[in-house]
Amino acid sequence: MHDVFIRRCLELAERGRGSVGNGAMVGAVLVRSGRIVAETWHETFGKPHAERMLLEDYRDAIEKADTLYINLEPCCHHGKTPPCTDIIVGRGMRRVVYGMRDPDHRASGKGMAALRSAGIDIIGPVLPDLCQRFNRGFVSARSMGRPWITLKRAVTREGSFSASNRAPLKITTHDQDVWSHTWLRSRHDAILAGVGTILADDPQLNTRFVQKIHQESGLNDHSTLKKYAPLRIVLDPKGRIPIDARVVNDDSRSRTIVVMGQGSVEAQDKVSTLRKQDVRVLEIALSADGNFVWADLWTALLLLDGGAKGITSILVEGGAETWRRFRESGNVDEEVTLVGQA
Ligand code: AOF
Ligand code: ZN
Repeated sequence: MHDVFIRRCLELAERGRGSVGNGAMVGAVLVRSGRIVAETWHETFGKPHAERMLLEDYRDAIEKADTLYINLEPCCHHGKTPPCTDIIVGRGMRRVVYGMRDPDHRASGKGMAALRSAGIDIIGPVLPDLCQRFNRGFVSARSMGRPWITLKRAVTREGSFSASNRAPLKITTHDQDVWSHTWLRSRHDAILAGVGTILADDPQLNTRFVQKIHQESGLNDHSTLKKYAPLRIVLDPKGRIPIDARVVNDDSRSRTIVVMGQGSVEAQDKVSTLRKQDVRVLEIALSADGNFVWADLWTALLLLDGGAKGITSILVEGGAETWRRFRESGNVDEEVTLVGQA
C-alpha cells in the first residue's frame, strides 16, 4: 500500500518540472484511514517545500494514525526555507513514509534522524530506485556535480546517421517523434545540439508532438506536460550559429542558450546580436582539445539564474561529433538509439 501513495507523490512532483531549478521535484500526500486527505508538490525553486506547504495549508488537526508520504527524505536544514522536519514535528505528525534518501549532504540521513529522535515512526525508503530515477537530474547534480546526460540519436536501418552529403534526412517516423518528444524531450531540463546540427538541419528542438500522445492515450498529467518546455542549448565554440536559425528566432528564443568559447574574437559581434534577440549566451573557456572546460560548463548550467533555472538533465540530440565528444569525455549516463524506417 505504501507504494501507491509514493507513486502519487511522484505524479504530483512531476508538476514542478521546469520550475524547481536545480532542486528536487517533490510531492507529498497526507493519508488518513487509507485515503488521501491532502496533497501538494514543491512548485517553485526557493518556495516552500512540498510537505511544508501541505502542513501549512492543512487546517484540520493531525490525527494519531495519519501518515505523511513524501518521495524525498524531509530536509532538516535552513536553506532558502526553514527545515521541513520542524513543521512535521510541530504539527504532531506521528508517521512519515519516504521514497528515497536525500543526496544533498545537508539533509542526507539527517532528516530521518531528526524525525526519529522526535519519536516519529519513519518508514522507508519505499521505491528508492524509482524515486531516484525520477529525480535523476537532481541526484546527478548533487552527487556528481553535473547534469544527467542522455545521448539520443536516430539511425537508418542500415545504421547511418544521415545522408552522406549531410543534407537533412528524415530518419524517424512520426510515431517515433511523438514517443521521443514525450518520453525523452519532455523528461529533460534541456535539449542540446552542436552547431553543426543547427547549420545542417535548422532544428526546432522543442516538444511540439507531446500533447497528441497524451490526448490519445490519456497518460497522466497532460496539463503539466503541455505547458512544460525544456530549454535549448547549442554548443557553438566559434560562434558559427546563423543569426536566422530557428532556435534563436522563434517564439521560444528566450529559452535558447548558445554556449560560445570565451574570448573568441570572431564571436563577439554575434554575442551582442544574439543577446539583443533575447537569446542567452554563455561564454565558457575552451580547453586544448577543443571541448569546453566541462566543469565550467556544468557550473554555469547548474547555476543558471542563481539555480532558479538550473539545468540538471540534458538530452543530447546530436550530431555525431557532439555525441563523440560527450562519449569520449565520459559525460554520459544513458544512450538511446531510434532505428528509423528510412
Ligand atoms: C524536502 N521537501 O519539497 C524539497 C526538498 O534551497 P532549499 O532550501 O530549497 O533546499 C533545497 C534542498 O532541499 C534540496 O537540495 C533538497 O535537499 C531539499 N529539497 N526537501 O524536504 C521538498 N524540494
Ligand atoms: Zn524541506
